[in-house]
Amino acid sequence: MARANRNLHTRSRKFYAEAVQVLVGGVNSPVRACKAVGVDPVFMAQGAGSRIVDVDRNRYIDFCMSWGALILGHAHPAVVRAVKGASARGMSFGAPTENETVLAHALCDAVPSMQKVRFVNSGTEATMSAIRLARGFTGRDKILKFEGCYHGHTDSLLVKAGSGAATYGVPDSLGITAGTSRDTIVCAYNDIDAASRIIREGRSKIAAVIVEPVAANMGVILPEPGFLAALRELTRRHRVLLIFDEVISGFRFTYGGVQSLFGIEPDLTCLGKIIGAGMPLAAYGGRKEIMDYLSPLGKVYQAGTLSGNPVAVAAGLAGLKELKNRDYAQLNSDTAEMCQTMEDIFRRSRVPCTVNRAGSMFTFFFTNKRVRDYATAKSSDTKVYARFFKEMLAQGIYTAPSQFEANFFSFAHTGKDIRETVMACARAVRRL
Ligand code: KE4
Repeated sequence: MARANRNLHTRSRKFYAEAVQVLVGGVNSPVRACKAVGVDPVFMAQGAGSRIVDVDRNRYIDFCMSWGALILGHAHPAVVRAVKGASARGMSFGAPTENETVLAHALCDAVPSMQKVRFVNSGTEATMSAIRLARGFTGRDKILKFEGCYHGHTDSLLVKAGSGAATYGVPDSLGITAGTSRDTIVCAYNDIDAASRIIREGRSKIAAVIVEPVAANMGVILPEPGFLAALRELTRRHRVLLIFDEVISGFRFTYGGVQSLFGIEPDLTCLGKIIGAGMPLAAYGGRKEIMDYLSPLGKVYQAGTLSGNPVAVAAGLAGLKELKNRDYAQLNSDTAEMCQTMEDIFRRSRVPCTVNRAGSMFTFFFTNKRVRDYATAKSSDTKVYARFFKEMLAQGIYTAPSQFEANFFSFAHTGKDIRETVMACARAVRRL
């Protein structure tokens, strides 16, 4: 692999200078601005498998993978074929198409807690709609979320949010009304005592608890044993809906929701990223008795011009078909092997670093602490994180440009990628 030249980002810089004139911050999503790691964004030109090439023809092994959407790798041939074929038959009809039913069945078969589904265009739409549905179904207003979890940029969930909101120090965004914030209760991830007290005391007012079953938006943080089961028990007992935001975890750990690995059935599930195979497609679903509250059957309104778009649905179907027979155990063990080797490098170099890994996603926290919630995630030295990011980038390894994000391995990453990444890590650590 041609190493990324430390200085050769000439065209990226030119494109960025032009972009900032007309796109706020030069980007269409804040975390892409790479401000947290102190570099100007690298403009990408193309990708294939585990590799991407920037506009200066620098090549990288990619671990951002479109923020987790590309578990099959960039430009998977079956997905590209499906998109080409579908788009040639018409981009959008604003009318139902058969494949929406086919994909809905595939999701419900893979995620049994979902008896019915509604397609939307982004994870934000999925969680926003699930919250509205929960409020309509229960007649209650409040929701409980966990600090550092990110569920998209809908008002009621941009309270102590993770991902880009945490990255740029706006976990509580401007523009959210006091009334909205009042209806959002927050407690620490993995703090079941606090969650239990809040749910018990507020049960008559709380519509739903929404949680990332495996957190990825404060960096990767695993649920502690019993946390999710206790949440399920508490919400069931107090007739509060439990929403699993599986926009990242859906089809990441296994073919289906990570919920099946925990043996937990939430009332509603939100999906995105992987189910669209890189196209704008997300979904939410759950038991019929809840989903049928949605218009046109019920009185909870939600709509979308391009919802269930035939081109995006074709990509999703092709992606799920490819995933159905893939060896997730191998994917997860390959990731574990790479992360373990890098942890050993950090330990030998005496750089304080905790690598949190869940399945095929992982985060480097530059701290000696066990990272179990947002408070401990923030104990990471983000300046060292930024230096590590830059050193890896200079060697052709593209990692998440923010401490409060995850890195993603994919079925396209190879043993050669692992070896090159580990060697780059050893060199980078020496330069920290
Ligand atoms: P989108 O609206 O960005 O498609 O999905 C929102 C969302 C919902 N739930 C979870 C668990 C998510 O991780 C996300 C979005 N993820 C971030 C990356 N961690 C999107 C990247 C970005 O904002 O550019």
